[in-house]
Parts: sequence; structure tokens; C-alpha cells
Amino acid sequence: MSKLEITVNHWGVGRARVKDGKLLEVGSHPADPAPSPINGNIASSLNGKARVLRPAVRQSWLEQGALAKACERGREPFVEVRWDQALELLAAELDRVRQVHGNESIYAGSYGWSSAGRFHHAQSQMKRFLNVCGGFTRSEGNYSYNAALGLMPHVVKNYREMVVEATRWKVIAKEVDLVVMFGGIPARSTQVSDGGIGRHRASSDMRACAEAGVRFVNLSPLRTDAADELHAEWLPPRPGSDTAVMMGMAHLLITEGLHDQAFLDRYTVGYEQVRAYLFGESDGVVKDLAWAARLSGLDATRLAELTREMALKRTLITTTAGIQRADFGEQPLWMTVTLAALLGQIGQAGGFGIGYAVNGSFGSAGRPYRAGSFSQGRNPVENFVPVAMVADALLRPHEVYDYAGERMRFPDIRMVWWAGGNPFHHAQDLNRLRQAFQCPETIIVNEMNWTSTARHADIVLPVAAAEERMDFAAGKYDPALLPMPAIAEPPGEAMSEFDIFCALEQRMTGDTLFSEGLSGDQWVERLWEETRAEARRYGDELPTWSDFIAGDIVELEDPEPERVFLADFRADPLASPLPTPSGLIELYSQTIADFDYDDCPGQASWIPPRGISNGDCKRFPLQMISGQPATRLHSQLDNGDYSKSCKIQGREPVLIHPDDAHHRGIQDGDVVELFNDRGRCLAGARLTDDVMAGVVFLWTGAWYDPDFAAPQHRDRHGNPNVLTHDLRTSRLSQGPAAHSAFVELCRFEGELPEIRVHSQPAFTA
Ligand SMILES: Nc1nc2c(c(=O)[nH]1)N[C@H]1C(S)=C(S)[C@@H](COP(=O)(O)OP(=O)(O)OC[C@H]3O[C@@H](n4cnc5c(=O)[nH]c(N)nc54)[C@H](O)[C@@H]3O)O[C@H]1N2
Ligand SMILES: Nc1nc2c(c(=O)[nH]1)N[C@H]1C(S)=C(S)[C@@H](COP(=O)(O)OP(=O)(O)OC[C@H]3O[C@@H](n4cnc5c(=O)[nH]c(N)nc54)[C@H](O)[C@@H]3O)O[C@H]1N2
Ligand SMILES: [Mo]
Repeated sequence: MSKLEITVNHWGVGRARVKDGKLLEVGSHPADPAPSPINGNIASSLNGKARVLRPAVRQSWLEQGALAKACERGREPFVEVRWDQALELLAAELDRVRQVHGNESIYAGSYGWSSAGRFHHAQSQMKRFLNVCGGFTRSEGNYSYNAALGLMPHVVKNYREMVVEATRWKVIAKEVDLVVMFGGIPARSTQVSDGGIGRHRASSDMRACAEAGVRFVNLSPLRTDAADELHAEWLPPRPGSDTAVMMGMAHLLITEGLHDQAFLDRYTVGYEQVRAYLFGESDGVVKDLAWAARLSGLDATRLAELTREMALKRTLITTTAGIQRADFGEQPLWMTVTLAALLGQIGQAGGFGIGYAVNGSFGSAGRPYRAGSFSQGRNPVENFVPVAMVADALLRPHEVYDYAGERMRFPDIRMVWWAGGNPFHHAQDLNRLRQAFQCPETIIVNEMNWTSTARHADIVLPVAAAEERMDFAAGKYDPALLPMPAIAEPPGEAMSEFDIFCALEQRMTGDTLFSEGLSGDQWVERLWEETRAEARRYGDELPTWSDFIAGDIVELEDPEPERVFLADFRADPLASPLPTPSGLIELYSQTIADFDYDDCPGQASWIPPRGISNGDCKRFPLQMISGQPATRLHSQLDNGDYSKSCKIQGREPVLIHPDDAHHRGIQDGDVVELFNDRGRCLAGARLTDDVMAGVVFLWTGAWYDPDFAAPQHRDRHGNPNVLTHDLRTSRLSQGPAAHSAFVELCRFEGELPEIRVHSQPAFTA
């Protein structure tokens, strides 16, 4: 007899059918008005051929030890070993590296989303363990909105607070007339919310705005960045030109006296510098709409009409997180704030919002109180690596670099440990990352699946998936508490991270500093009790653990359903100042100007994308955007049925405008080869005029599957990061800039290679 059980992931709640400890399928939960089809990947991937079943060690590492550099990582077979032997090797290697090179030489930045669950969060487990062992070099920032993390504290406030304080859709429906979206607000991105989501509300919240008469304008290279039901006007700017478009609009507002001088005087500093720059007083270039039209390909007259409408109506300007994952990605953010300041509606419903859709709860609801969490302890190592600089750090130990006004030094990394992330998914320029991954003496990866990252490791530890161990979830931004019972058996010898680190601690010291003498299940219950105590402080009585884990979603209330971003500041800027040096919105920042970075000057500036200024765009004329996939979360469960069903001849689809396809002789459904100086990959052609001509879209997340016999180690599968460059947004935030890639493509005429990365790697006995 099969049973129905609850499952929880970053993309929401599901109902799983289970029989004899085996997951059969995961369907939607009745309480969710817009359940995510990504649930359709779970059962097929967890039961799939790519699971890591036993600890495994790269052959020459096992035979010759860490210091042998005989073979290249990623090309060598593995040897499966017993847990005993794996733990013994790990304990000895950790001791060696710590003693010979010190804890700073262990890099455990380990960026990645891992799975939902308060306790079994892979990075927290690993970092706590390594802190008990004397610490490690961490990473700082994220891939999602690093430019915002670096810039916003100088201009407005900490970006993470801005996420929580976003103006709610319900208020927008009532009070806003016009939403102007740079990069749209992709409904596909709202499937996901970090740490879990109880109910998907964003699509219906946006639909309610459209039904209430709110007009949407989608300034994005992709029509579907606005859902059909918003009936948005589509104005596709060339990627990377948004700053220029906003500057042209700002120029028009000032020229026609439509800017709000009273707002600028009371709430901002730096207007004079902005005006001088827009009128070309500093560089001789007038940033008017004719100039913006040349750079963006949009029509100047239409932009002028839109700008006047924005000044007359209650207008919300939104900018996607995706836009700043690009060369000089700080600039469109700063210009968003500048344009909104000129309109003078900040602090009313209207103004600006950065990152709607960066998670499915954004603008829909917030958490009333925090859930319990597993402490990572204290890390005595001070050095860190800005998250996107991992390849730089591995390739250039001791080198000095700039970051946020500081001079920093890369550590000399000897050991890398990754748990809960997939750098061969998330990092740019994967051929360069492959070189960087040859540098350390030892690489350890904890994984569920034989991802490319696992294949580039020396020691791979098999971990249990979320459905295979007990936990609970509480989305970072979502008002719900979600039980995560263990509903399936871990395959082979896979264990939870907690059990792995307990076993390792036993082997190394026999202490219980990591485990505190509790089992995993006892810890989960302890975190639940912490959550209950916190709830009581807010007058909420939560169920007991046994009732909760056997039960269903517990919905909480949004503490601020009427929230308007910066309303307090607008009401009284002296009583509620911003945490900037002036306490005001800084359209010009003396702090940033004093850093003297030409890639991020002291006010929003127009800096063309690198591929345009260095001429790459002439040789590789298509700009490639590699956004978040609709069919999965990043690379997670890419071998699941739903993800695979949307591929073309087994390759990730690439969206191509029919004009760009036809003169290259490409038909819908063909396999194509994308290439540039950095790499090449195969993909499946999907012809559509939803994408603007001159731009191609290749979703992220197809597991990297290099063919070492092919030119540039061609990826067989369609991973865009073989084509993206590994340069940063700017020295201010050192963020990733994936969307600024230029490529060429052609029909693939060769014999179609099989996808190998969805099966087991080669093993020797
Ligand atoms: N070209 C391009 N690249 C991008 C982006 C882009 O727009 N364009 N976007 C970037 C962004 S915004 C992000 S956030 C990153 C995402 O990058 P990542 O977060 O690294 O991507 P995921 O695929 O979520 O990787 C999570 C990994 O953790 C594993 N995992 C899940 N649960 C567990 C567990 O309990 N224990 C262990 N040990 N492992 C587990 C999964 O199998 C998976 O391999 O990608 C970035 N990369
Ligand atoms: N289904 C699903 N949802 C997800 C994720 C996932 O992997 N799958 N990942 C989650 C994560 S980690 C994050 S950070 C968020 C990211 O959420 P988003 O920021 O919404 O996602 P992106 O796909 O990176 O970018 C959104 C859009 O920006 C547009 N864009 C890119 N460059 C430019 C430009 O120069 N100008 C203009 N005007 N538009 C541009 C592209 O058309 C792209 O579709 O999504 C989250 N949601
Ligand atoms: Mo992200």
C-alpha cells in the first residue's frame, strides 16, 4: 500500500506517494494555489542513475596521496571505498593540511543553495564542524545580488533589509497606476523562495494588480519576463543598456521640469552631480533620450511618452536581480534609485523596488519571527574570498586585490570542501574553473548526485536528500512553518551531513563539541522548541513537535501586510534616517568616490559592457543571457523527469529569434553549437519571437558534461557557463557578471554525443 506524505523544498510543498521506503511520485499540495511543477523532478532524480551511493576517492589521489599531481581532476576514474576508510583518509588529510599550512588554507566558502531544512543545512553543518577544527577561509556575498549587497548600503541601506521591507503587492494594487519593470518580474522565478515557501502567492498578487487597472511595462529582452495576464507593454532594450535608458528618462524629467526638486532637497544628496553628469558637463556627453535610444535600440519618442506618464502617475520602478549579474551591475541599481528620486515618489506606494521575483515571497508576505537554527560556532580565521572570486583565489594565491575600499590578499588554499553547492553550475568560465580546480592538494565534495563538481573532487561523500531525513523548514522570507518528515530510505550508504560529521569527529578526537552529544533527530526537536519559544514571545502557540511533524503546513501572518518601502524615512527623515553617511539617499557617494574605482565611480555612471567596448560583440554578435530555469532550481535534480521533458534531443533549450536563426540555417528543434573564445556547448534550438533579435537565452543548470576529445572541451549538454566570462561587476562588490557574454552559434552537424553526466562516473575496483 502506498502512502501520501508531505515534502518540502525551496520551490514549495508537495504531496509524495511513497511505498516501502521508496518515493513513487510527488504531486502538488492542495493548499497551494500555484504549485510548482518542479516537484515533478524529485522522485525520478532521487531514484535516478546519478546518485552517489558510496564514498569514493579519485584513483591517483587514493594511490599516491594528496601531493601527487599525476592526473587531471575531472578525467580520472574513482574507487569506491568503505566509510571507515573514507573517514580515516579525511581525518589524516585534515590534520596534515592544518598542521602544515594552517586553517586559512582550507577553503570552505562552499557557496550554494543546498536543500531546505533548518537543521540539515549542508553549509551550516560543514562550517560548524570546521570551526570545531580551528576554522576555514569563508566566502562573502552571493551570486544572486552581489552588486546590490555591495552598493546599496552606501546609497540607501543594507539590501537584505530592502528585500524584507519591499512594498506589498496588495498596496500596489490599491495605490499604484504604472509599474515600469527593468528586466520584468518573471513569474518563473517566483516558484522559489530560500528555505521553503508555504503557498505561491506572487502570480495571483500580480494578476490582482492588473485586474485593479495597474498598467505594466516590461523593459526586458524577453517578453515572458512579464506574465501574459499582466498585458504588459513590451519594450526590449539591448541587455546592459538599462542605465542609459534610465539616464535618458532622467534627462527628460529635468529638461521638462518634471522632476521633484522638493523631494531631492529634503531626502537626497548629490543631485547637482547627477544633473551635471546627465547634461554632459563632466564628460561632454549629453545623456538624453536620443543617446539612450542609440545605445538601447528603443524608440526615443516612445520612451519620452513613457517618461512623462511616469511623472504624471503613481509609478513603481522595478529592477530585477538578474540585471546586476552583469558588467558594472552596480550602475543600473544606482540609476534606478536616482530615477525614482527624481520622480519623488519614494516612500509612497510607488518609488522603486529592486529584486521583485528574486524570491517568491518578495512583496507578497514576510516572516513574523525567526525559526531556530543550528549554530555554526565561531570561525577564528579572518580572511575570506568574495564569493565569485574562487577561481581567482585558487589560481593566484597571495595576490593582492581591491574589494569594497579595502586591499585584500588571497589565501594560499590547499584544501577545498564543498557541501550543498555546485560551482560547476554556478561559476562563470568553467574551463577556467577546471584549471583552478587542479590547484589545491585536496578537494572534498559532499553530494547527493554525481554532479560535475563531484566529478572534479578527490573525495566524494554520499549524502541523503531532504526526503530521506527528518527536519522542518521555515522560509527566510515566507510566513509558514513546514514539517519535513523522513519519507524515503537513503540509497546505498548515503548519510545525512550531521551523521557524517559526527562520525568524523569521533574518528578524529572522540569529542562531542560538534554534536553536543545529541542525535540528529534530537537536534531537530531542539530547534523546533527554540522556534516555539520565539513564537510565544510574539503571542503565538505552536504545536508540539510530535503533532507538527505528523501534521501539515502551519501558516503564519505577514507582520506588515500594508508595508510601503521607506515610508518611515519619508514621514520623517530626521527621526528615521537611513544608515548612509548623510542619513539621506546618496545619489552621489563621497565614500565610493574616494575609493577611486573607474569601474564604480561616485555616482550612477554609464559604462558600456566590456564585450561592446573591447569589440568581442563584432566577432560574437549574439548577447547570451543565462537566466534562472523554469524547470528546476539551478542545477538541482536536472536529471529529473520534468527537467528532462523540456530538453530538446536531450540538450538544454536555447531561445533564438527567428531572424537570427534563419540566416544561420537553423530550424526549431535542431541541435546547435554555441561558442566564443572561452568555450563551446551544444544546445537545442527553440525559435521564438519572445526573445529580441540579437539576444539568445540559454537557461542555467544543465549539468556540465565536457567532451575532452572535442575542441575547447565542448560541453555536450548546454551549460551556459562554458561561455560566460569570469570578470567581476566592479571592484566595489566583486560580483559575478554572467549576463554580459557574447557568443556565436551554428547548426551542429556532427554525430550527436550521448549525455553522460546523468549516469555514474567511471569506477575502478
Ligand atoms: N550563467 C549564470 N550563472 C549563474 C546565474 C546566472 O544567472 N547565470 N545565477 C547564479 C545564482 S543567482 C545562483 S544563486 C547560483 C546557484 O548556484 P548553486 O546554489 O550552487 O546551485 P544549485 O544547483 O542549487 O546547487 C546546490 C547543490 O547542492 C546539492 N544538495 C542539495 N541538498 C544537499 C544536501 O543536503 N547536502 C549536500 N551536500 N548537497 C546538497 C544539490 O544536489 C546541488 O548540486 O548560480 C549562479 N550562476
Ligand atoms: N524556477 C526557478 N526560480 C528561481 C531560481 C531557479 O533556479 N529556478 N533561482 C532563484 C534565485 S537563486 C534567484 S537569485 C532568483 C533570480 O531571479 P531573477 O532576477 O528574476 O532571474 P534572472 O533569470 O537571473 O533574471 C531575470 C531577467 O532579467 C532579464 N535581464 C537580464 N539582463 C538584462 C539586462 O541587461 N536588461 C534587462 N532589461 N533585462 C535583463 C532577463 O530577461 C531575465 O529573464 O530567482 C530565483 N528563482
Ligand atoms: Mo541566486
